[in-house]
Amino acid sequence: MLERIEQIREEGRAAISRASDAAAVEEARVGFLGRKAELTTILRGIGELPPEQRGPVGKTGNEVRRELEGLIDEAKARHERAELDDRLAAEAIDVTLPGTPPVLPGHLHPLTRTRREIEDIFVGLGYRVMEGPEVEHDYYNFTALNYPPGHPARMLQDTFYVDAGSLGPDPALVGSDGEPLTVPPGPRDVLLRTHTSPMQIRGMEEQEPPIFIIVPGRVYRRDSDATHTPMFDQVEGLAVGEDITLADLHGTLLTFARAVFGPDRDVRIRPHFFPFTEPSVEVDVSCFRCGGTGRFENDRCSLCKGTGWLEILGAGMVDPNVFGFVGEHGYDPDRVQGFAFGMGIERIAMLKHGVPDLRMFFDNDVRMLEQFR
Ligand code: 2U9
Repeated sequence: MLERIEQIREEGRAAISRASDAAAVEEARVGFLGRKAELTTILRGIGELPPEQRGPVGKTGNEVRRELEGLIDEAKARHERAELDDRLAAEAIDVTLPGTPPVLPGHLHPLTRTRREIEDIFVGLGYRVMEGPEVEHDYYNFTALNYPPGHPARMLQDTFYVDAGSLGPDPALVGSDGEPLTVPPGPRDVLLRTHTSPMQIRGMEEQEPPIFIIVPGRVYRRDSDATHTPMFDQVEGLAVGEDITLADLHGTLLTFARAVFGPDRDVRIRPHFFPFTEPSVEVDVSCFRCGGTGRFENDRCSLCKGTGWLEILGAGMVDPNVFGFVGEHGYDPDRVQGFAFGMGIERIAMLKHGVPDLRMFFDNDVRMLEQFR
């Protein structure tokens, strides 16, 4: 019997050291120390042994039981620790990694991209970018830009006027008739700017010639259909010095058109009228779809409607009357001259990307915006 108990000790030691995980150790525990295990049966039957065997069998049996219990506890703890280490390593989460967002991150609006592209071109030509107020005085928006009293653009039908009283009292406010505003101020003399030109007057007040600036920004007009919205975005430019000519305007706009619409583009200039430039011109770029031929895939080009030209902006030589309003800042109309131009950012973006309706820029439908990722 004692021999058998020693065999059980050896078998138990071997089984425990062979066990490769906690489950196998548990299996060994059940096999060697469980209710139905041989050693348990021997110890339970001690009372039936001859008296002289009871002591040695009980002593050795309990000793083997304690040894195997100790080995099992140790092996179990070792395997459980190793398994936990493995799990921790396998399931480790690096909380510093970026998450997986359900939608792609945002991107710039197509109008912002177009504005920045235009800015980059003119900054490359040496222009400075200036920005200014969207709520303006009549003086900067109309008077200093040579709009005569009664010009249709000044009418309530075309311009959003702001109640000057809501802006607080301003002793410097002068009505478009040149008279100081009475209290309470009339509603007609503070307005949402209809172009960014007022900022160019402010720019000339700030800086003597020569001056090269562009002014991007929002402008407001009482207008609404597929090609007009009450708010839109402009970039206007101004270049003034002692010997700046219409030829410089032509070269500048040719460089601009080629940068935006492709290196093979040409520009043409047609006479026009604006109150603030004299002479004034409208500027077309040769159509980038049909290469200026007016024919595309054996048909009339749909982009330029067969003309070969796309109207992109207005421009002209700054009217000497405009310099008259900034004469005290060094703009003597007999000494300096220069050109100005203005364009709608939406129109440039529509032409470039084939957007059919101006209002799509403001709907912010992601199906449209996603195409500008
Ligand atoms: C100063 C003097 C002259 C800016 C100019 C235009 C021609 C022009 C339109 C284009 C499409 C406005 O957005 S639009 O509707 N603009 O045609 N703008 S010259 O002339 C200036 C500006 C400032 C001091």
